[in-house]
Amino acid sequence: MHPTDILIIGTGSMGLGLAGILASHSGIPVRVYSRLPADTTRTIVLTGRYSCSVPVRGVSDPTSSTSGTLLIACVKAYDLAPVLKIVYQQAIQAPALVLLQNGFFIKDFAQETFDALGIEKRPELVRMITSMGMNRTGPVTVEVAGLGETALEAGETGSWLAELLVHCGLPAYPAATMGDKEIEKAVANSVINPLTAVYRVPNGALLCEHAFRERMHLLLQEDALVLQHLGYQVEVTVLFENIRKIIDNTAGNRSSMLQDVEAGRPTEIAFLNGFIIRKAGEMGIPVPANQAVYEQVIRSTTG
Ligand code: KPL
Repeated sequence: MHPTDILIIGTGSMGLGLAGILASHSGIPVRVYSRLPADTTRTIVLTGRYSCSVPVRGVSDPTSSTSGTLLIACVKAYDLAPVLKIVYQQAIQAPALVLLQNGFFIKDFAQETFDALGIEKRPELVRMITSMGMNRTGPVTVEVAGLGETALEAGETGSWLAELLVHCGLPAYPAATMGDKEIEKAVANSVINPLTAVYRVPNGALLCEHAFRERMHLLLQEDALVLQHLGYQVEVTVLFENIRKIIDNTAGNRSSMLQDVEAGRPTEIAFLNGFIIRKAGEMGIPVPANQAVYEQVIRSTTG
């Protein structure tokens, strides 16, 4: 049975942007869930690659979802555990949850969170990886700055959502092997996001300056070495080609980590470079470039 409606969890740039695109183009009812009291309708304004204003209903009670509701978690990786706790400790009926976070092995992290919380009735988890560039430019205004590709874990739900996104004008496809996609994207985020946040530049600037390119290569080489030691067959040239493509598609975008740093919010650094540093430490591999950028980002978020 295909979903009859969509409940987006999270009202950051990605949550609002995706809600706006789906509500204006999919023909399926879309609501947005946030922890704030939100039983009101907000008019989301999209600019950039999309240009429209669309009313979207906010809900503050996830139990209003039915067995036909598809949940899409658009919260940041550091908010995923609290959201899973709030949502799944209530008797919600939605059978599937789409995970749209930046980071390495997010599905494992979600399962570990369910284990730790003792939650037994779990949804089908569907990984979604996107390189769309979304900039929040006002409380309910999102600039869709880049239409990078979106991969969805193939299966009934993932393939259905991929088709729906294509119908909405987004380059999306179901992918049989999400592992490689997730690793490639997490590596790209561990290079693009902290450097754009440290230098406070849009993604496109990273390819324009020699000093930036050099730091990108150092990070990339360390990431590849750690992942190879973990048993993943990654190649620096392939990973770099993916990064170049993402930067080209989102050149004008301010990365999500840059937006977090500028807004004084926490960042996803622990799920990206923090992951590489932890695994490198366990295996005795030095990763000075990751360590340096990690510390710079942490410093910029703690003042
Ligand atoms: O995923 C992104 C992010 O900012 O988190 C990219 C694709 C790099 C777009 O900025």
